Amino acid sequence: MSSSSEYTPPAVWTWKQGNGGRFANINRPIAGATHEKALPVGKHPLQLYSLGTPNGVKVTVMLEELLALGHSGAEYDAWLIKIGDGDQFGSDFVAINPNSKIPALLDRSGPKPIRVFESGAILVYLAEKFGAFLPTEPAARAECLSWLFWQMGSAPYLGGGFGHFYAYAPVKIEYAIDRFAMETKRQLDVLDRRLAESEYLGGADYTIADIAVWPWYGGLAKGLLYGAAEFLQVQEYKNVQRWADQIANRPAVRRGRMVNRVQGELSSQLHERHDAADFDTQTQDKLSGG
Ligand SMILES: N[C@@H](CCC(=O)N[C@@H](CS)C(=O)NCC(=O)O)C(=O)O
Repeated sequence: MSSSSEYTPPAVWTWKQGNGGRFANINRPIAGATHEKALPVGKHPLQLYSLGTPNGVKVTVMLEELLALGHSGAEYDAWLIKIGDGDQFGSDFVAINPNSKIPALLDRSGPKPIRVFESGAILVYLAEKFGAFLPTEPAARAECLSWLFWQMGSAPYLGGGFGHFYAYAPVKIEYAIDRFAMETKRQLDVLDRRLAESEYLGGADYTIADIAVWPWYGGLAKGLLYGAAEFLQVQEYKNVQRWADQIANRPAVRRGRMVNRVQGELSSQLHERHDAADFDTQTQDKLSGG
């Protein structure tokens, strides 16, 4: 096995700023705000502070799905949080999410604003608020929540483990890539076996479990994450492929994945969303070079 130089940890860890990793400029061992910064507030009951990463996309897809079902109370303003610039460490953002990560939601529809952080908690909150995409029958609800929490527990091995060491770390460490590639393929197989027996993760119906898992594992299966499609041979997971395509074709999913997106084709990016018409305006602006 090729190895990077041997490392003997010192007795006490110390912070080496700028260790060369892709996110070295924003990673820090201390929580809390680094600067005072007010967040903008729009006209809708729901204020979302986010970015179009897989964790952010879960929430914008959910909101677009709720709107598509006719829940006008799900109208939202989506503001861009540039994590590369450290916006997640601004004082107002930290007041909504003490963990300084997107997505963060503020529900201003009641007498007192309610903050919600962690994408899984936001999905459950919205599902319960609008009575949609989370079954109420105990067995179906348990299955849905099991897959939702599977995602929350599993994706850090994919993103923070495999993705980090395969694509972002300043050195390629065979041991780390091997360990997390194995776990990522195991997770894809878990999903593939489930989706061989069931149309959606929770059962016959599309739920917040699919909404949470799709941006990560659907993205991975379609070759959109870490440039790793060939390395992981993602085409082999046929049931995941079928499910990923099925979800990608939903109109609300097509809209939701554009919101707060800052990479890819310009026509696929809607940096902020304040109105349903923003999707049309955005496409027209981009077509006319605006
Ligand atoms: N478990 C969290 C993870 C959120 C997360 O990792 N967000 C990333 C972007 S995808 C982030 O904001 N990173 C900024 C940072 O770590 O400083 C969730 O599901 O909401």
